[in-house]
Amino acid sequence: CLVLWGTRPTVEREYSGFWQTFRARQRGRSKPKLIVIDPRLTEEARYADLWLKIRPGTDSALALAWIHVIVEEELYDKDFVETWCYGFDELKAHVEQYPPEKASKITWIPEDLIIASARVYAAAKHACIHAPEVAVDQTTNFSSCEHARMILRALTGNIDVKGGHYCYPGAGPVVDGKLFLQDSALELADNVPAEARKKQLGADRFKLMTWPGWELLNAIHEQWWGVSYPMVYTLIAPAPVVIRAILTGKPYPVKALITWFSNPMLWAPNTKLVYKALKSQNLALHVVLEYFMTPTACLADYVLPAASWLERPLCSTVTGHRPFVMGGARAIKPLGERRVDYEFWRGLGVRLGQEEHWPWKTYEELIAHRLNSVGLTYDEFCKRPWIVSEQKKYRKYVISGGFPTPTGKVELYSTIFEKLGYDPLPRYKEPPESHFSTPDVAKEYPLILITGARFKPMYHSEFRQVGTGLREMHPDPIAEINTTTALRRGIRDGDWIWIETKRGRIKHKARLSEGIDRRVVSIQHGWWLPEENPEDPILYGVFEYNANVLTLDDPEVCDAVTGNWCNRGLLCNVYRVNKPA
Ligand SMILES: Nc1nc2c(c(=O)[nH]1)N[C@H]1C(S)=C(S)[C@@H](COP(=O)(O)OP(=O)(O)OC[C@H]3O[C@@H](n4cnc5c(=O)[nH]c(N)nc54)[C@H](O)[C@@H]3O)O[C@H]1N2
Ligand SMILES: Nc1nc2c(c(=O)[nH]1)N[C@H]1C(S)=C(S)[C@@H](COP(=O)(O)OP(=O)(O)OC[C@H]3O[C@@H](n4cnc5c(=O)[nH]c(N)nc54)[C@H](O)[C@@H]3O)O[C@H]1N2
Ligand SMILES: [Mo]
Repeated sequence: CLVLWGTRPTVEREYSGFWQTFRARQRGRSKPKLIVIDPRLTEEARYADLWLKIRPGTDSALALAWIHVIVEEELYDKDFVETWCYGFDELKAHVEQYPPEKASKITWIPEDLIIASARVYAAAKHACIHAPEVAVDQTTNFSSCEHARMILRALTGNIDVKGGHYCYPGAGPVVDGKLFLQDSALELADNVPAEARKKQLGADRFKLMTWPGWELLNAIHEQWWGVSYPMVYTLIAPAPVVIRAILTGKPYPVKALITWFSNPMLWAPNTKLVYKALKSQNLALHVVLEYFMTPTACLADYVLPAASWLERPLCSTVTGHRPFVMGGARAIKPLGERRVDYEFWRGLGVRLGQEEHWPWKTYEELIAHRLNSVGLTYDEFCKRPWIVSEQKKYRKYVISGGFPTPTGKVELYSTIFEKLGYDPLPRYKEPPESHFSTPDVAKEYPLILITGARFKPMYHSEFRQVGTGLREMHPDPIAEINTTTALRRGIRDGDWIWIETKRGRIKHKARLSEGIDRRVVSIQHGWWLPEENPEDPILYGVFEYNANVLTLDDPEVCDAVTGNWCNRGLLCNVYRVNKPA
């Protein structure tokens, strides 16, 4: 059984072999079932055995109801739960509050379908919930939802087994028996002094993806794998907190900002506030490293042109959780004044007195140093640039006698959450803006908005300036809206419409669809028009088309554990840009 939980592998991972593989399996002996959980009738949903048309932002209620069914009907893997899981009794008592009947009212999914889908998932010999991170993580229910899905995987014994949830060894890639020096080893996390850690914005409040959480995870990780826990993906000062710190000077003034590989005027929530912060006198220095001029770069004090992926070598272990090293040589030397990003960071480090930590003058030298750890030379690596270090091994926990957690078990009841002062079990919270939580807002804004469903050929805010082959395939931002909802408002297919929330309004072109609920509107993110006027405050139309003008980022309503804000499940209304004749 494959569950696609708010994700589209054919769009999101450019996984063109998805259908081929899946259909071949369905013709074979295993005949996997496909369950799709998505408010939109996507290509995947059309093909699914079961499509759960969920109300945006309510996924944790569904996950908790699945747990309820699986526990109550005793569909769980008793051996695995007994031997390898922690906190089953607490979970069992806890999920009594989440019967499918209640979840049905919250999620709009019929009760029978909740029960049937839970049974299909639990009954499968191999079952996989594929849910990369995003659809559901951009709501206030993020941490609960992730936690509940991990519980589902554990209850059904689908952890570290074939066709389930594979656990990559955390030590990183091993090449010819030697440990490759992974990205996290270069981060020197241990060198960050305690007083600097204390200053991380948001760390007092959103503790998992900041230093307090990192320290707990790192202690286990080091003990278990002998290397530190990667910071890159786990140490994030939440944007809403950083933006407010710039504006208010609290808890301390933020005077400088380096924007690297990022276009916050497009990606960050609540664009109007981001704009104020980037323009604020409090921010004495803003440096942007970029390929192109973007709305963010237009607001910078300095824009440093970055060498592109064709102009620099690459060597990465990515998250450090996968057993591969990827990379290769550059195709050409940087053109014009462009510089490899590494040179910027090294230059800055050296000027700040960190020279001893940057012995490699060029990026090639650094790569050669890393390759040296496994006895490879740079030339050898460039000939064989994708090093996959090991075959998959399943049920590693049997050999090692447990899991890298404080209890050595899969923590249904999370002692890490508990230690950080959070709920150790997942819960459902009503989205902060909804017909139930803010009925007054719903009167004026009766529709539910989701932003940012991925589409080809764009990658976030990128490629809008690349005409041939890209922009010409997808010239305008598209809003998907139910046919009836649209026609009632005099909106026809192809009309420009305003999408408005309490925070502002932007324009998209309407695409009428029967595949989306009458109460839901889906818009794209990342839209600005490089052909428009770059001058402030037009900034390539960033306030006219960009979904994040509409999103909600009040720290009070962000996910309590991670600080994630709301890009999904907001209240909106839509109307034609030109009034109907
Ligand atoms: N082409 C392309 N590919 C990309 C990217 C890109 O910009 N363009 N970005 C990359 C990045 S950084 C990421 S993080 C990934 C993200 O990739 P995904 O995690 O797949 O995220 P989305 O495409 O935003 O959303 C997938 C589906 O979730 C549905 N959805 C929206 N709201 C909800 C909800 O509340 N509940 C549920 N269950 N479903 C909902 C949408 O209708 C959509 O069909 O994609 C990566 N791949
Ligand atoms: N409303 C809404 N907002 C969202 C999302 C959503 O679904 N809805 N998704 C969120 C998600 S999951 C993500 S990951 C973010 C992504 O948001 P961003 O991280 O801002 O992603 P990009 O738009 O791809 O911007 C990357 C920028 O870096 C530049 N760049 C590319 N390569 C290099 C390089 O090698 N060096 C340097 N110096 N620059 C480079 C590109 O030109 C581009 O301008 O957006 C988030 N924002
Ligand atoms: Mo992302």
